[in-house]
Amino acid sequence: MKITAAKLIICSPDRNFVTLRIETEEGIYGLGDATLNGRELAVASYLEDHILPCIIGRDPFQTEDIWQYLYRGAYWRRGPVTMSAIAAVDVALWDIKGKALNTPVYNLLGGQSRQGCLVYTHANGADIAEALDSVRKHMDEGYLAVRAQAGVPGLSSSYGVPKAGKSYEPAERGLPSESLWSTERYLNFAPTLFEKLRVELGPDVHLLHDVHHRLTPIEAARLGKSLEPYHLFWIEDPCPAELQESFKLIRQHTTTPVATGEVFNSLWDSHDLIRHQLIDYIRMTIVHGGGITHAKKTADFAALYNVRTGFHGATDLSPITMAAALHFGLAIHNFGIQEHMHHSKLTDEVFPHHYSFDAGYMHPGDAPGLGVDIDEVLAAKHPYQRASLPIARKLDGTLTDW
Ligand code: GCO
Ligand code: MG
Repeated sequence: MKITAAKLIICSPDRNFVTLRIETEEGIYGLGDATLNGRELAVASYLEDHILPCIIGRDPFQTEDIWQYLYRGAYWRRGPVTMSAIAAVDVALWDIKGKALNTPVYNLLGGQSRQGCLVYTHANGADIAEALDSVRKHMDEGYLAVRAQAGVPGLSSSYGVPKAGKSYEPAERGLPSESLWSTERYLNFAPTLFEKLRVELGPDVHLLHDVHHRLTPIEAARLGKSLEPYHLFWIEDPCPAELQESFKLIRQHTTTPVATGEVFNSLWDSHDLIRHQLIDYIRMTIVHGGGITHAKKTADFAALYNVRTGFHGATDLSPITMAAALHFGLAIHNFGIQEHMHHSKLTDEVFPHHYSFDAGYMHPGDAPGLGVDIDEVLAAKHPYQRASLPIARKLDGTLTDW
């Protein structure tokens, strides 16, 4: 088989997506997601200017060699732009392999290891009462695991809580907006939220919470300790992870499980966290972490240390990444949970797919390849629009992690 053409489709069906379509001389094509929220055009340029000309004429079955060519061959390594671009190629090639062999991608990764992938979705509210209603609503829909975020009293906006009447979407059109943050108010509030949720909802529902990199290690340790009575499934990204040894301090103080890594883009970002067993779940997902080829190595390494996957699955990861993550999660042994933040109706129309949700679990479907397509005519009606992630400042104006 030979790759004959590759092109990008950049569209904005309610939010921006960058999609790579690779074609072969047999007429089989594959799709890869190259979306990096707020930095979409940088990845598009990396692909267009530097990668796509190099893959024409290659054998799409050679996913390992092509991966090494794009990673090692570039000399400049890692980083979200590079790794998202490599991921787009890699995922499109796995899609082609599946279609060429007439089998779903999960069969190429080990076959079905479970009946479905446990997923968690997002609940949020301006206050505790609204957050409780929102968790209940998702439990009624069948979810067994729900992430809960609520407005922190005394702050005009809080991470994960949408503006009234809208559904939560991290990026906003235009240049970055600014929000205010207070660690003190948050740390006093968070345990009261989860106490209420546990008392009202009982012991069975898995409750998750995203700290979004906002604490120092000792603050995160206090949070984890204060949440222990409510036995969360995890706290996510309790502090920034550039300094991997930060997590040692959290670990020394709390048994609340820890998930991190949605901003990671290679196994090296989590190498120490995994081998010292400082985290329980690794969140680096397929699109930002070099594709299926590199995610498999990361998950296999993590398996040795009892670390399971809990892949990022926000709306800025396209349905192609969602499908890839579900094929992957169905096949590997150390799957933990998969995030499922619903795409808009329009996004789902642009990317028709075979994956489905039933009683708390998702399945990628049995179509050959990834089982996702793109409606290019509809996509063209929704062109790219600049959008940015917000930034956060402390109450005294100091810039802090959003
Ligand atoms: C999550 C997230 C996201 C990110 C977003 C950034 O789902 O856990 O933290 O919502 O903020 O993906 O692009
Ligand atoms: Mg997160």
